[in-house]
Amino acid sequence: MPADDTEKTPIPLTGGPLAGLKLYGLDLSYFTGKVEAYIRYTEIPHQRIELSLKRMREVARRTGLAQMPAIELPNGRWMSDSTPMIEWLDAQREGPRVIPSDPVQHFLSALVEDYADEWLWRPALHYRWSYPLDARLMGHRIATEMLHDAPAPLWLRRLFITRRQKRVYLKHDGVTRKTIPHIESIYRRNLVALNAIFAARPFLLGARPTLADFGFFASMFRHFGLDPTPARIMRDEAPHVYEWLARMWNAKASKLSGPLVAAGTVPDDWQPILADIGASYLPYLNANARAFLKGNTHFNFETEGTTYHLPVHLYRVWCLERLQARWHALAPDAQIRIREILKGTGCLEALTTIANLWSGFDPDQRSPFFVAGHIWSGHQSK
Ligand SMILES: N[C@@H](CCC(=O)N[C@@H](CS)C(=O)NCC(=O)O)C(=O)O
Repeated sequence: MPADDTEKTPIPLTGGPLAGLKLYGLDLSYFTGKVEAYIRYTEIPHQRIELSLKRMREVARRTGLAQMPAIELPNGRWMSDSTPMIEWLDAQREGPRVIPSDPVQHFLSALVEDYADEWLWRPALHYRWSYPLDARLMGHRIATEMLHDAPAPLWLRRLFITRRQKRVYLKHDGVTRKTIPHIESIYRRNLVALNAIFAARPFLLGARPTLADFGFFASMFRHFGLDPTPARIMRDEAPHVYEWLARMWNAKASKLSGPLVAAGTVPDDWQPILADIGASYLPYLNANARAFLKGNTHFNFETEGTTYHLPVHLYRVWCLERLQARWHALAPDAQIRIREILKGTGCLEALTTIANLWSGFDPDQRSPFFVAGHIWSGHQSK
């Protein structure tokens, strides 16, 4: 039995209150690619606006967060943060949702999406800024695209952005000679897992894209599939993933009406991903949250024989808080089923180890509309 009964009546959002929304971002940005793919898939008529420095300041003023992408709705409200934005947009849709209606699939997709968003970030930034060719290319693009309105000559804009990205996303985010082999292994193990999945079926949960596809799309499309070094690895070692990127980019809700796998299940080939979440990602979220609770700005985290020195990331304390809340909100029968699926991965043990977690990231629960915040807890010098 398909997981929901809505797939026969796809209703693209061709009109209505969302039509004409503006998506602000960059053609090379991880999270912009994710939201853009969602908007393309759901066929919301929209305008894509490339960010400049001036527009980025406007985004920060309107959303509370200096990050991309941002959405300006036709009614003048602004939104930020890909996961809550997709949740909010999906709830406005009448057709088949990308967020699975089955609670078991919903929870596991949210877990996988969070992992894809956050745990693939470091490998993506590492490949972009550690390899000279990739760094030169992307430094040039950002200098001529987003920074075109900065009051400095091109060579200085290029130097500035390349140094800034290396400082913030390599030096201050635990990318060192000793951690690089592990960081690269995260990319490669995901390629292996996803290549097997997309050899078997078009999308992670079946015949159409769901939340977990959009989660992986962020890093896979705008970093790994675009930057020369990881893109060559993808083409050589994971052609099914390369093919899925184009399939995602061209997917339209009104044309894809096939079923998902049976309700209450996820395919067995998700297991390597779930195992990595239990072995490394959730233990990382716990270590980050514990350091936050102690008031520290940095912490050491050891996984699979590699020790990282990392800054406390406030947003990721909130990620853990939200995953825990999702788990506790589930009905007992869904929890039993999820326990069976996650048996042996360590995910649930890790997810429930810190009780009463409160990040204070979005105290008034206004996300995605306005979060007056900063994503780093420590003094992340920029
Ligand atoms: N949680 C946010 C993260 C957004 C984010 O980190 N975007 C990056 C670009 S992909 C950014 O704006 N970085 C700002 C910076 O580098 O200062 C989301 O899912 O949208």
